[in-house]
Amino acid sequence: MTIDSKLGSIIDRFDFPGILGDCREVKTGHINITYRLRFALPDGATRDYILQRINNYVFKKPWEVMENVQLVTEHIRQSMTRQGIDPKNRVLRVVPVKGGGNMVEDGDGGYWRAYDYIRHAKTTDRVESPAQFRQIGAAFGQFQSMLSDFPIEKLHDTIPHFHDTRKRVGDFERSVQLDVAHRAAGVREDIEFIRSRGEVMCRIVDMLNAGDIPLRVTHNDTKINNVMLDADTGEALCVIDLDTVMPGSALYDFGDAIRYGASTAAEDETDLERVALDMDLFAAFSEGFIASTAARLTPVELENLPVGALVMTYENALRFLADYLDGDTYYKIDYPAHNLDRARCQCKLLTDMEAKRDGMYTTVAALCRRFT
Ligand code: GN1
Ligand code: MG
Repeated sequence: MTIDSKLGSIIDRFDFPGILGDCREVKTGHINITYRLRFALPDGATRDYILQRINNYVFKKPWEVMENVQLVTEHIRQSMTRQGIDPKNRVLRVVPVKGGGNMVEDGDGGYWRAYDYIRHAKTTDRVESPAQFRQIGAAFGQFQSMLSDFPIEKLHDTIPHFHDTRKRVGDFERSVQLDVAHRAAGVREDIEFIRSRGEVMCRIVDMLNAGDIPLRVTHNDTKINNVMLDADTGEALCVIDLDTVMPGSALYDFGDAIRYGASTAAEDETDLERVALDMDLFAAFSEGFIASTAARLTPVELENLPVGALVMTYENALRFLADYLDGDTYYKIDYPAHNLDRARCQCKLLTDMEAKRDGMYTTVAALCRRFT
C-alpha cells in the first residue's frame, strides 16, 4: 500500500533498521489498527515488524498498556532463558523509539507501538485439529505458569473492571434503558436471555471476592488467533496480543479460549443450527492447558475451569449486545447488525454449553486426576 506522510513520519520515529519496502494492513482483531512493515537491510535481507495504533477509546491510558507489556515480556524472556529455551521468536519484543521510550504519539491523540514480527509463523481463526488445539492450550497454560511468580501489584488495570461480570451486567442494563440507537424494542428476547443469567454468571467474581480463588496474571483475550504457530510444523511459538494482560482469574483464560476455539462455528455465525460446543475440542484444549498448569493452579481453580467457559461466553454475548444497543461504539463491525449476530451466536453457544455442563466437569476432573 502507499504510505501517507503521517504514517511515514510515525514509522520514522521508531528504531527500525534498513529501508522501508512494504507496508500492509493486517485485518484481524476487533480493536487496534495493525500494519506489517518490511524493511530491506543493506545486506539484501529483509526484516518484518508489526506496527499498531493502540485503540485509545478502549485503552484510555496506552502508556500503562505498554508498561504492562514491557514487564510481562521481560519476565517471560527471563523465565524461558532459565528453562534453557531461546526466547527469540517466542515472546514479543517491543521496538524502541529513537531517543527512548516505547510509543509514539501522533499529535492527533493516537498512540503507536511496534513489535518484532514473529518469523515463519501463521495464525488461524478456526481450529484445524484437536492436536492443534491441545498445543494452543499448552501455550496459554505455559503463559499462565511462566507468570505465576510475577509480582502482580506491578500491573496496571488497563481496562478497569474488564471481567467484572456484575459491573458488566449493570452497564448492560444501562444500555437497555438509554437505548440510544433505538434498537431495544427489536431485541427483547435477546435482552431477556442476558437478564435471566445475570446472577449465576457472577460466580467467578464472587469466588475471587471471597478468596476462594486467587488473582493471577491473566492474558484475558485467549482467542486461538492470539497464538502464533510455526508455519511448517504448526508448533505453538508465541502468545501475542498482550494489551489486556491484567490481574484476573485463570478461569477467564481457559474459558475464553474454549468459547472461541471449541465452538463448531465462527464467533459471528448467523446460522445458529451450526453453533455448538465441540466436546472433542473441549477435551483437547483442556488436556494441553491442565497439563501445563496443574502444578501451579489450586484444586479449586482446576475443578472450576468449566465455569470459565460459561462465564466468558455469557460476557461476550452481553458485551456484543450492549454495543449493538449503544450504536456500535466499541467493536469494529462489517455491517450494521454485526454485533447482534455476534451476540446471538454467543447466546446459542452458551445454551449448548449449559446442556453439556456435566460433560465438561467430568472431562476436567479426569484430566486433573491424571496431571496432579
Ligand atoms: C476483542 O481485539 P480482539 O479481537 O483480540 C476484545 C475481547 C473480546 C473479543 C471478541 C480489548 O478482542 O475482549 O473477547 O474482541 N478485546 C477488548 O472477539 O475488548
Ligand atoms: Mg485483543
